Formats: sequence, structure tokens, C-alpha cells
Amino acid sequence: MATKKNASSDPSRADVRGNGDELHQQAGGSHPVMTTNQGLPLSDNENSLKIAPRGPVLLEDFILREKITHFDHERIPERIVHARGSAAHGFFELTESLADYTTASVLTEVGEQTPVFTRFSTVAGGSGSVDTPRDVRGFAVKLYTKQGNWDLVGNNIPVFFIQDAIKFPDLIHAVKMEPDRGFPQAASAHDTFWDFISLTPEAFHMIMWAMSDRAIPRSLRMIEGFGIHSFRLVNAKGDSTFVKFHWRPKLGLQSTVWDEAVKLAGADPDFHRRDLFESIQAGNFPEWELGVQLFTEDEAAHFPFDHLDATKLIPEELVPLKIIGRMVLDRWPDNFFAETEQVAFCPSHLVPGLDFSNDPLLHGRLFSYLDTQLSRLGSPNFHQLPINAPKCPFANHQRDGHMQHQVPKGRVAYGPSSLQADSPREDAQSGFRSYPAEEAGTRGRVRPETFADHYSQARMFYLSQTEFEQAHIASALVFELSKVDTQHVREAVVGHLRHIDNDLAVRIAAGLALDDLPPAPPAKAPVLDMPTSPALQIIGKMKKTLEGRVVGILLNDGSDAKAVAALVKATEAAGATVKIVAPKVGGALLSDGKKLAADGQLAGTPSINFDAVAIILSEEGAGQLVSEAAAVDFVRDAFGHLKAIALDEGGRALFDASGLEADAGVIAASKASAFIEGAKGRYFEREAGVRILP
Ligand code: HDE
Repeated sequence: MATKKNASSDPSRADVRGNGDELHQQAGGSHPVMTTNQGLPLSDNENSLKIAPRGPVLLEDFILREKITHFDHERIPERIVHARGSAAHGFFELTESLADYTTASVLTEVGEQTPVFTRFSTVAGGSGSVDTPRDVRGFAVKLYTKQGNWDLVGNNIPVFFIQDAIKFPDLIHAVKMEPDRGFPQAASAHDTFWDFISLTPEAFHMIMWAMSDRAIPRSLRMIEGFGIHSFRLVNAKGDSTFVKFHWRPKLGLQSTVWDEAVKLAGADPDFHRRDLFESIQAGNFPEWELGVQLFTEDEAAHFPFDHLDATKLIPEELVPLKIIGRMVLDRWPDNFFAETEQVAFCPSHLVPGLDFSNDPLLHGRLFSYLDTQLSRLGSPNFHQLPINAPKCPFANHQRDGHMQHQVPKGRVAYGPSSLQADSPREDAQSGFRSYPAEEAGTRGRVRPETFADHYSQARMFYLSQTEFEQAHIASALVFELSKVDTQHVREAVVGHLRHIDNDLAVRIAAGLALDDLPPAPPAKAPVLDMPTSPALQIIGKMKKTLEGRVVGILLNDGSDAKAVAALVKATEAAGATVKIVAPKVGGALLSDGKKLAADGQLAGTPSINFDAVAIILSEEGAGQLVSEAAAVDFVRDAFGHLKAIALDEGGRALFDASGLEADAGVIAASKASAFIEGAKGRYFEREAGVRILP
């Protein structure tokens, strides 16, 4: 009988993992010596210190303890809102000077490129949640100007849910996971959110936007950004002009359809992050124009709403948008944590020549962000982190604190002082000055009367939409309210909708199978019929382009090589990225006997990844795929998501086997230019035939 060897007395066993050299063989290159955080060179990163090869581990192992301790502290508290985000570096370039309005050099020096770091985010979900829930998207830009950092911390929707910052914790507690059960994650479709909304009429304008396709974008490269609040520009004479900031995507606006967004959440939870990463890595740099709406105090006095109320927008038809610059994102961060996670945006970060308006939501934000960075990043020195540090010189007498990275020299850490020639001092000429606005009134916890109209702009937004977009808003409301268990909450929401558009309320009531149309709650102000604003649409503003879009080609062994090559050439020439999908990731053997590598395996690469698809199959290839559910779903989803589909004969066999009836968006693969035209948009007319719309 073989005796069990005592491993501790077996030298060959003791050295099983050695010092890791054999594991590293493939890496190549020259590697710096690995050390502890104190610079002590390590001889072994594979094994902890043991009393014997099979004996207990020693507490003495300071190397193990340092490594594990650091690991234990790797996470910092995630952002309470906007926890899930993706960001990139780039620049802002001014194309038109605002020198008449402001002294801010970033807005007056035409051609000047200012470095930026821009973070996009969802609001409700945790940092590990998915990219495509129905949600507002954060659009935060840090501009490292020569006069200090300017953070324009906006969203992809130009209005907000509430008028006063004191309601923010309530709003967020209502939308986040319900506290007793810990779900739903990253979703507004639940009782507490709609309960809060049904009792907060001021939210209804924002609700119309949040239920629209703005909340399910196709790509972060295809969203608008808005500073929301009015800010002030202040010129050299000290005159102030109000300003609203808008980012406009060069690729145009585009959204997914809801079913697609839901399926994307499963198929690729990182869909938006990957899309941003891949486009930057491929050199297709996302770009936005910066637009401003400029207006005076007098003009504002004649608006039929109060511009200090963050639940209101200023229609472009009333104050046109002036394009003054562009932002290009051209570099992915080197490290997600150090940059994307540690970046700290604060609306209070601004530059001379800018100032705040009296928007009470903005004033709450001016406090909140600095406070949250202190708890999230753990130190008042968060501004010294590379991603947060200004790129211009900065100096003052603030000292010490957790994680002080600077080593200030000299005796003077106070002012006034007379002991040190190079200690920092104020500059009355170039320094920031608050605009000397006159304020008067009676102190109190009040809402201005001018904030009382909660429905007119909600109505304007809804009536400005195309018929398809209205149907999507109605579907979203029915979906969300169907997830609300409490009947009186469903009814109360429908009651509010009656002020916005009675037909919409009737539609939602029918979609929920309510017995009666609930009564409308009293409105605090008359609902106005404002002129509609086509600028608020997505479909109407969609750019007919394949640029920035992705076309997927499904093929199999035996697919016509020439047809594939022709389609790839034509779609790429039109600006699209082409991805090949095949049953096996290694690729398929085409009709010319050559193997074409696949970018994705069919089962893991559904058609939801693409803006349009082509299916090129031999008779035999099609015969195999008709019994493959992933292939049938590939076709059915592309059709259901209103996409253009190009088919050769084999592709047509798969299409027919999927039980679908072709329409104008189903195009012969040989007609590349017709397919390209179709692929530039979606076939919204198809929708009524593929799903029940309320
Ligand atoms: Fe924020 N918001 N917010 N918010 N917000 C945060 O700051 C807050 C509001 C926005 O990518 C937090 O650093 C209050 C409006 C973005 O890092 C926190 C109120 C708009 C981001 C906070 C609002 C925004 C945040 C959480 C009501 C659009 C992500 C982590 C008064 C104009 C920035 C953090 C990033 C993040 C507070 C309302 C946009 C807690 C109190 C309106 C894009 O400070």
C-alpha cells in the first residue's frame, strides 16, 4: 500500500508555485521590480509566509497583511445618485466669442482648446447596475480652464423633477430600491416612486421627458446635455446676462425602443460604456456642439413661466440657441477608479465671468456636491487628486487634512501677512466677483407664485412629439404604472395626466383597464396652450446618417463571399462599423473557401447590438439556422426593433421561417444603397404591427 507523502517534508511539493516566474513567461517586455507600498522589493507574490509548507500562516507576514488590507479598502462609498458612470478625456474648443457677455477666458478666446473630462451616468442604479434602464442620464463636464476648473454638471433632459433642493432626498429615496425589500434596482417602475410623483405635481413636466425615449438612449454619443438652471454671464463692465447651456451631439439624437433596452440589459449590461470605449479606441471621437440661450432680466420677466424654476425650459423658438463651441472626447481614461470614480464634480466650481442665478434647486446643489465629495473621497484634499486638480496654478492658505499630497513651504499659512514675499494674495482685477444683484423681500419658507404652473410645459412637451413618440410615452406610462401595485397611486397619476392631455389620460386609463377616468386634482394655475416646439422631438431631429452606427452581418459556412464583401464595403463607406456574427466565434468558411473571422458568436451577439442587420446565408447555412433559436431571435428582434434588414436568398429563408411578413424595411442584400438608406433610421410605421400600443 502506498504511503501518503508528507508534503512538508517533500521539497518538490513545497515549491509547486515557485516564485511565479513560470506563470509570467508569456508577458515579455522588461518589468519593474514589484515592491510593497514602502518600496521593499518582493521575491514571491504567490505564497504567504508559513511556519512549514503545510503549516499555519504567520501573522508576521507583513507583506500579506499590507496587500490584503489595501484590497479590503479598495471600495469607496459609491455616489448616492449617478453611481454608474462612464467617462472620457477630451477638449472644448471655442468657435464664437462671448466677450460681449462674459470675461471667462474659456468663453472668449476663440480657437483655445480647454482640456475636459466628461462623465455620463444613470441616476438610480448602483455602480454595478446596467447601462440601459429607463432613467435620466447625467452629463457632467469638468473644464480645466486657465482660470480654474469649471464644472458644468448637467443631465440629458433640460428640466428636473423638483423645484426646491429640500425635496431631493425624498425624490431619491422614492426612486431607489424600496428600503424594506431592497428592490427594484435601477428602475422607477415601482410604488414608492409613483406615490411620490402622484403627490408632487411639479414633477409632471420631467415625468413626460422621463417616459419619453430620451430616457432610453441608443448611445451616450447620441444624447443632448443641459445645464438645466439659468446661470449668469458677467462682462467686463459688470453687466449680467442670463444663460442656459446645451450640448448637441454631432451624431444626432437617437434612442432604442423599450423592448430593445430591456433585452440589452441582459445581453450587454455595459452596452453604453462599451460603445463609448470602442468608438474612442477606433478613433471615432464623439463630439458635441455647445449652444447657449442668452436672455436679459427684462426678457425673462415676459416669459410665461419663471426661468428660475428648474421644472421649466426655455423653448428654442422663444430664445434661439447660439452655437459657440465644440467638445470632442478623444481619450479613454487610463484607470477607471483613479479617474472616472474619483472625479468630483461640483456645480460650485466656476470661473470669473460666470455666476449663479437664484434657482433654489441650484443653491441646494452648491452645498450638496462639496459635502458629498468629503464623505465619498474622505478628505478635503480631494482637489489634489490628479483628475480633480486644476491645470492652472492654484494656491491658498488651506493646510493639512487627510491625505495631504502637497508639501507647502515657508512660515506663512495665513493672511494678511508681511513675512513672505511669495505667499498667495487676492487679485482685485482678475479675481472672481459675485454679481451684485439686488435682493429684497420677506424671509420665509415659501414657493414663489411664479412656480405654480405645473402642467403647461408638460402639455407643450407631449403635444410637440411625433405620433410615434407619443405612443412610446403612453406605453412607458402604462408599463410603469402596471408595476405599481397600489390602485390609488395609479389613479392619481392618471388624474394628473388629464391636465396635460385628456386623450393621453384616456389612453393610459384604458391601458391599465381602469373602470373610470379618475378626476383631475385641482391645478394651482391655469394650464396654458403654449406653442408646440418641434425642437423637443427625437425622431424629428434624428440625423439620417450611418456614421457612428453599427451594422451586423449574420453569416454561416457557405455564405456568398462576394455579397458579404460588397455589403461590408458599402456600409463602411457610408460611415458604419461592421461586425460579423457567425455560429462559431472563429468564423465561417465562405463560398470562396476562405474563412472570415467573426466579431461575435451568434448566441452571445443578438441583433440588439446593431442599428441594422444583414443576413447572408447559403441554402445549407440557412437550413441549419432555422432550427437555432438565437438565429430566429436575431431576425425577430431586428424586425421588432424596427431596424432595416438586408437579406439574400438564404437570409430570406431564415426570415420566412421566423414567421414574419416583410415590409419596406426588409431589403434585398444586393441593393446596398437602399439598405444603407433604410439603416439610417428606424421603421416606426412597423411598430403598430409588432406590438400592442396603448
Ligand atoms: Fe445631482 N448630485 N443633485 N443633479 N448630479 C450628485 O454628487 C444633488 C441635480 C448630477 O458624474 C451627487 O458627486 C442635489 C440636477 C450629475 O460624478 C450629489 C440635487 C442635475 C451627477 C448630488 C441634485 C444633477 C450628480 C452624488 C437637487 C442636473 C453626477 C455624487 C438640489 C442639472 C456627477 C456626487 C458625476 C451627482 C446632489 C439635482 C446632475 C449627492 C442635492 C438638477 C450629472 O451631490
